[in-house]
Amino acid sequence: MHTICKKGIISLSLALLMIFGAVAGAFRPVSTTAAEDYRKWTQLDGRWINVSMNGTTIGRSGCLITSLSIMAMASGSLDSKALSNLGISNANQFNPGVLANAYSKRGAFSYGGGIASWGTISQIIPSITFVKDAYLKSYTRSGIATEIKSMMDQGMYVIVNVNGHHWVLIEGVIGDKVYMNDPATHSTLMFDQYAIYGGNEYWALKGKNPPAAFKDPNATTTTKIVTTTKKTTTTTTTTTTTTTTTTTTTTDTNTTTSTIVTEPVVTLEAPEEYYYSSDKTADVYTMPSELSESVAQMKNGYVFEISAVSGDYGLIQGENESLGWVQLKDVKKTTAEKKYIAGDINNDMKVDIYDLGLLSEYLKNLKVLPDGITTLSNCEIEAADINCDGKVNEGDVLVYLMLICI
Ligand SMILES: [Ca+2]
Ligand SMILES: [Ca+2]
Repeated sequence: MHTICKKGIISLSLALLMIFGAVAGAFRPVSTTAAEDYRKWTQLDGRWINVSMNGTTIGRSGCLITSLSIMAMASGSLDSKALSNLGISNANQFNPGVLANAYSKRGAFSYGGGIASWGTISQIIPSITFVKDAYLKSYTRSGIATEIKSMMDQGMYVIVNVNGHHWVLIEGVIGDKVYMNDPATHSTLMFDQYAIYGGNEYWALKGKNPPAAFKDPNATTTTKIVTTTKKTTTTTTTTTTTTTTTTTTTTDTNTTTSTIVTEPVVTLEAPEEYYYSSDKTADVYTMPSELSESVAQMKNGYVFEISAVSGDYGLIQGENESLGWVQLKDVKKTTAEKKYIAGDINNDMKVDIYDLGLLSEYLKNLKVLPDGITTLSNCEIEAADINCDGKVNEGDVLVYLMLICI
């Protein structure tokens, strides 16, 4: 962003969403009792947050290994052979740290914590069969819910990639609602927590037992709940698992406290364009939390579209999938008050070498910046199309050169 496109304040709607997020984000510690519910395991649990995974840790990159661990428990797949492979004597000793160590022992993590081979899980836990790594065919919520339910009805466990980087285990489907065990949060409704547009990658696996029949958790009580689809109302009584999650854990040797607070994801009606206004670089995270992994660096002037908001983070939308979350405090909305003249990218009423410089920088950055980040706003890109052929490319550079260098 280099122009007199007005760099105003964040739109009122976004500000209101941020305020709502702050109100909804009450702090709630999660107790760690002896009667542990494996479905609530998160990668940020202090008992295994620092377990290494070839250059990274479970806390940073262990969402898939945590999802697999919950699936192993849910499917009752830890037989004596599996326990022996895992180096433990009973299933109560199992957790994501144990599974990650078994992968590490086999050299089964690529550098950065990627799972190098789909078949490794069967080598460690023989009752688990890897069925497929595929992409959802659906692009609507009801279609996605139906597709996942169909696989679960066929005895498969489904682990879905929700935003290009983060994986969650699906626990059940009721109508259009997809319930998940999320390794990053204690939120349960996938569409409420993540901006899902369809076509997502997923893993399907079978275990010793098929997924248990799933009952609507809200059908058994009238005192639970929670978040409505409206952006303004939260009725909180007992459980706030779909609105706010805080994990506080300790280890024996030295006290480690890790806290992640997640808030509802509110999808905007249409993506809105913003630019990054600070001179300090900022990280783009896989989740709306600085405890999560950084996937890109945000620099002054970078332009992007935000498609959803969670607390004080906005989700950067790429052409095909979302890139990640950026803090909104140094983010401003782009607005154009005047119509741009073709070729006048910086809107100073002249078409000159400065506009050509902006075009060159844009084309150069197009090749190196991640999908979702660019250096020109939509109105600037429109102006850069000086030969009006609907594309911005070297053809426009040639026209600039002819105009300027004569
Ligand atoms: Ca100009
Ligand atoms: Ca053009």
